[in-house]
Amino acid sequence: MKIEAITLREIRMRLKSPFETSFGIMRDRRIILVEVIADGINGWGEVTSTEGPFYNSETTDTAWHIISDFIAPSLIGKVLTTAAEFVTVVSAIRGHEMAKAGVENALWDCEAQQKGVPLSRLLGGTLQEIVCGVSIGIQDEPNTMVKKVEEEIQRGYNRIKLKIKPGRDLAFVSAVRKSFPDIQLSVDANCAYQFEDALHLKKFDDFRLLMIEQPLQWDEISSHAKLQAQIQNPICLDECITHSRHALTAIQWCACRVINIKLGRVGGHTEARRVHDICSTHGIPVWCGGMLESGIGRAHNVAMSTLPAFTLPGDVSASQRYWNEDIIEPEVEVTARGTIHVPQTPGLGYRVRSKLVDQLTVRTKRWTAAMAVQA
Ligand code: OSB
Ligand code: MG
Repeated sequence: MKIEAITLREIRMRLKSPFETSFGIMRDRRIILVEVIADGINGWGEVTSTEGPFYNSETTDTAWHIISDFIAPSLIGKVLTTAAEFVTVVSAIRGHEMAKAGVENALWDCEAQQKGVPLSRLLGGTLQEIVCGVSIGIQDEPNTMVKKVEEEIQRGYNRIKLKIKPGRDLAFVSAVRKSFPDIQLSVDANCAYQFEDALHLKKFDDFRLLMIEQPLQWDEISSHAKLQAQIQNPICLDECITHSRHALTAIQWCACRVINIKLGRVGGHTEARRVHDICSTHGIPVWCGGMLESGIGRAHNVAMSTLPAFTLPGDVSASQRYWNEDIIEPEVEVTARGTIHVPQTPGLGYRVRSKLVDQLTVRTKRWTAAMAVQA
């Protein structure tokens, strides 16, 4: 695959409604799309960073900077045998996983199209239908949370995750559990608690949760191990796991019993597969996390979710949950039993609506192989 052109676009998209987590409220998304042309084939990737450095340390602007000044210049004009080789091109860059993932995933789309196979198959995926759950943002009142949960269950979603933070936690989860005694229910704190809150976090055991996601600090595996020893609900790590070595450490230290894999957080499909493989070897179930992606990131999530250790419902939901109009065709749709049919056409399996992308674009930067020769 000769990398002939790379185009970076920042698009603006407004969520249908604001999404609140313990680290803030998201509504107006600034999303970077990466389009790569390799051997005449266009592949697409999405950078899943948030606008501010509050989920992890990356932002839309840091990703733009890292791709523009470091990744694109070192990739343009190169010849790669496989998308996985990209990892060696950027191995000197520390961190910035989401910036790397946006570019690497576009290469995977190219490679899958070139080989004439669905991306899911190229990745080694086996499932043709994936099971979906939803993540519900923090609400003002337990009653409104119960109503939201009811709506999502009626749509067929198979697992409900509630965002929580101190002061918006026990009463909300308790109300939902009372109304729905049998659903698969989990909570996500996005790092809002500390180990000193262990007694408080133990109270969630009463609600028989599928998991409690990332209760403690984003860079703290060891205190999660201490907490896991004191509570019954399985801990699921999200923010803490930025590569497969951390996944192995967390498993060996018994810091979690479940891992959420996000393509952006771990730096792209290659590393995501490594995390998957380590979890699979150790009998740790995984599921695909979400970052309020546009259709392109969503399509990559669908492909990744077909790997065999993705045995729990992921945060991969319908385009219509978040967007009035998505940038892919067809949109990601969810069946009445809360599943997504995995596309069986080559590459991502969804067409990018380039006219709409153009309308949403606020800045563009392009590299061509000719520029690399000049340099
Ligand atoms: O921790 O899973 C998270 C959204 C933004 C940042 C972090 C998270 C989330 C979600 C949304 O939970 C999941 C989705 O995209 O549906
Ligand atoms: Mg999370």
